[in-house]
Amino acid sequence: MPTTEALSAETADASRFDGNLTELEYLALASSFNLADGHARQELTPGQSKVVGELPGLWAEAVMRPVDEIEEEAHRAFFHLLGQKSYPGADGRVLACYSSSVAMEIFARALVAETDTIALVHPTFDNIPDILRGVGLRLVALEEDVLHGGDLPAELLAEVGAIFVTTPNNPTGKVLSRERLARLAAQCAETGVVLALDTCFRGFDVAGQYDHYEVLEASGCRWVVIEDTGKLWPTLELKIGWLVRSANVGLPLAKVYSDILLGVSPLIMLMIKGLAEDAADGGLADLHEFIATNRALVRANLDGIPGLTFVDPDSRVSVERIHLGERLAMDVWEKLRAHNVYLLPCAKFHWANPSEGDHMLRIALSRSPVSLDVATRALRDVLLGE
Ligand code: EGV
Repeated sequence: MPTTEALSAETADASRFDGNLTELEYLALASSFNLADGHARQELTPGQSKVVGELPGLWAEAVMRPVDEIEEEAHRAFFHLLGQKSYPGADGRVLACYSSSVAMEIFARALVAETDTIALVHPTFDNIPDILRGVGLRLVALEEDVLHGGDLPAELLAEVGAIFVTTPNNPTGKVLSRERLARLAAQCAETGVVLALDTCFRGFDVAGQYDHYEVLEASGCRWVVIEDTGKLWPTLELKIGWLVRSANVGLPLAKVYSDILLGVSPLIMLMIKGLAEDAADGGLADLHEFIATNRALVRANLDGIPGLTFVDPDSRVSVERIHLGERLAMDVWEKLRAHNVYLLPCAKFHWANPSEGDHMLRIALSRSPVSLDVATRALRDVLLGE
């Protein structure tokens, strides 16, 4: 397990922490009150347990059957579950990756062959700007208000070779509407700008489950979509990030993919297919209710604390932001650490202006209600000065 060089000793000064969000998530991995990372860590449902119980049989099936057939069944089950009926599943435009971050890395390496500048939604999870900067791209911040407010300024489109939007966004939960996606895609089509969508959290919000591929294909723009199974189900980091592209994308995505991997295990594909079928059979609605109940529990446990506000009242994604008023997130983080409770301070989500996040924390909701209850009661005590 990686450690965090920037903050390894108990005595380290947290207010001077200069690592990234994932390094803070490593610190939390050993704690039973880990509300830091956005991965799913709750118990399997009975339906999901049944799929896990079938793994030896799926292994035998994966050994016997052609991998292209298995791969098509897996992405069809997953994309159709989330309303993406028009995705280009039949013609080799769906590349399976070990994770969505691997898919993003492949996209970034292919993109930098043709442009040196990309607009990126702000705020968003910091490994995205880090991956994009890592290949040498220059980033232009695209504020959520601007993105959702109407057509993008012509100067912005002239300045960049691509636009990268996480929808629903992490951590805000903001969803790009069908109307805004259509306009954004039309503007990209007019200017030749590549439109990249990261939809890793769409499974949590039906507002993000309209048929994006229908809109994208109709626009004629050059597009890339990164889909992810990784946030939905508690599968011990077994997951797939799919990198999907338009026929006219004109980027060496398949070549860069071939530099990095041959393929994802057909065992994982069959597991994803089984979990997608269970989700279509009521599991997804149950998951939405589970997250909503956990969100209500967090809000109830933190209700009435002076200065505390809930930043994203309409969010449906599996994380919840709170604003601490005058208090500094890193101070609260440090006090909670003494109780073995871990949340995520929000500064680094604001990759272009970290101080905007200095007074906010993110709470992961894909957890057992018991650990969420204990941890948020501890947070309440800390905020009320114990
Ligand atoms: C979240 C961490 C990285 C990422 C965590 C995340 N992965 N850094 N490759 O999955 O919201 O906690 O997205």
